[in-house]
Amino acid sequence: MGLSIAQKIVKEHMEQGQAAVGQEVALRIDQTLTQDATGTAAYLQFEAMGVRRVQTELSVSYVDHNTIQSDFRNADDHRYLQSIAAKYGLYFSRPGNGICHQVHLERFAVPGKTLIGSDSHTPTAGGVGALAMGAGGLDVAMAMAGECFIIKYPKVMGVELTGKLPDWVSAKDVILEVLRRIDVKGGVGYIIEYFGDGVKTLSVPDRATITNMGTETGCTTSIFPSDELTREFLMAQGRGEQWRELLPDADVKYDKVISIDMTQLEPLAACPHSPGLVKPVRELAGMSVQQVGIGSCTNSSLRDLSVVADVLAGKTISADLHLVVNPGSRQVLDHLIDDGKFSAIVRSGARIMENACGACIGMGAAPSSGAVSVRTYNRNFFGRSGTKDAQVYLVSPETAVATALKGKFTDPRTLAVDYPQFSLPERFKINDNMIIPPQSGANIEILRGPNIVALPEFTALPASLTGEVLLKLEDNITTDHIMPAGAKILPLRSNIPEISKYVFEMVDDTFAARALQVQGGFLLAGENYGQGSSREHAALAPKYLGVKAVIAKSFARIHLANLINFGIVPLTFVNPDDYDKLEQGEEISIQINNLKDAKIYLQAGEKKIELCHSLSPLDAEILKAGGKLAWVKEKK
Ligand code: MIC
Ligand code: SF4
Repeated sequence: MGLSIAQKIVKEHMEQGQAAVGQEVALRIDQTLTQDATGTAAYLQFEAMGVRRVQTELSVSYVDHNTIQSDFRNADDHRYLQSIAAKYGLYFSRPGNGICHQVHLERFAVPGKTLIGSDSHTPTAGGVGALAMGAGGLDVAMAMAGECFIIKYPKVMGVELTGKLPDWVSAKDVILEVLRRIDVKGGVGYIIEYFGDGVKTLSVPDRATITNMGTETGCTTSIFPSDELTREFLMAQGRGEQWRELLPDADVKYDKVISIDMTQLEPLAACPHSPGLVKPVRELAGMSVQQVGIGSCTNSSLRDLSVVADVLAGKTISADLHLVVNPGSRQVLDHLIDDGKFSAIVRSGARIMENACGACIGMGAAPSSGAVSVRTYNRNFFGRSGTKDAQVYLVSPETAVATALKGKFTDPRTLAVDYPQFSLPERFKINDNMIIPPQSGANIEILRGPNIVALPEFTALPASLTGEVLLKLEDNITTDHIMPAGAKILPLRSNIPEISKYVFEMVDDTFAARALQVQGGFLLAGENYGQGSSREHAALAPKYLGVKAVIAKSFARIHLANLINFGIVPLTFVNPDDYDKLEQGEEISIQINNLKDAKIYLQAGEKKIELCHSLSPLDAEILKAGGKLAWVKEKK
């Protein structure tokens, strides 16, 4: 049987395992990326491994999340990351150079290479045909130390694209349509691969918008073919020699296929508080809006911002709202400035923010109370904007700019202007002066500030876990619920004791104190627990508070791996209705002495509930050791 693109890349990189759905495979990793918010913990773990230099073909450390620097803490983290990069042989993308995924796509992503990044939107690089996956920082650190990355051999979902997008409808609407069809867990266990005639109508940045937000389906990654357009894009980035063609075999058989006729698509919006709650913009039209945000790793490419600039040219945004704009990279900004488009954005009244994540992760520009905020970003999880009662909608740049002009939710097709035409430059403005190449390393001192605190060490798990149900949670709990981000909490990413005080703050602000007081316990959750980001702090900080196991109906992929990495046992109900039999505050006990058995029993008073898990023998070993770092040390 023929192979898909992803299967070909897996085959080329498989060091161990069997290419059969659900089996563990160990992949050789060519490239890694980190960003500052997950990077400090990743490098603290890398340091603990005692390796002299990164073992990958290329590793890049980006600074793009924590750029507010309201005190010394962010700046100390940046300094630490820069010194680590110099010592261990990484590229360092300085603050101000742009959002990791946008910059990686422009300057480093290569078709057919494997990339893991300590950020869930790493699949952006799938836009050029790289097999790019989000992972916890510890797994990225292991890859930098030369270890393989282990995944379950995924199923492949083929998304067939036919036709051509109409005017005012763009790549964001394609991924919103995918989300409308399969929702936030429809991609779990799959790699999503795009094929069909429509592919050649989408430029690389368009494709990257789609693979970026594919993350919101819960998939392992998303990927596009590497074709003539990919070659042109890489040549325009001065990297033509890195191109290779990557197409699926003619007789490929996908595990599932969905077809999208792009000609029929219309502007779409994901409604509060889930990227999967998708509606046509025309049904929302007329709703008053208080904020518009344009940017993030999903929609801040040169195409996106050029279209926005052309629509804004000579006009002023509505007096009823604020427009904030974050260009994706310094390269994008450079073009906008030289093409005269930047002035169109500035003169329209937009507030120009840094080339960074910014409002997407609640770093500034929080909406006002109860505000409707219309954003080109990829996540609208509850509270993520920094304002609990804000209503965040996710849309294309076209819908965002139309809304910014009108002051109300606006279907861009109703604007009385011609759709701006855009083609990618034949040669991008290449200037890597904000990327520091790897240094010789030997005599470089690692610079730490007082907020960079050594990671806690965890001990081996006992045979029996006992304690109370600390919190009973519903379906689709995100990592933003578990370990919120934003301007107040992100600066604590290098300080686990401090950051752990905010675990579940948005759900129950007594959680951290209660957990510590009773020396830990259990979490009970519904489907898709831990969807969203790769932040390992959502496992590390609960572990620090004494969380022993999470019993859920199902888990999101990266979070599941993070729980195992930090010694929290992830268990599922054999009968999901048993979830209803347990209450918060109940005392329970679970025997886990033989985690290698699939069946496990939970005892709560008279009640005996059957649980199971999807742990491999290796996962079981790691958990028993108390987490991956403890396991690595045991192995030495
Ligand atoms: C996000 O979009 O949630 C983040 C912030 O980029 C996270 C990483 C983090 O929490 O640092 C992600 O997507 O993995
Ligand atoms: Fe940054 Fe937002 Fe992208 Fe996360 S989703 S990497 S916070 S821009």
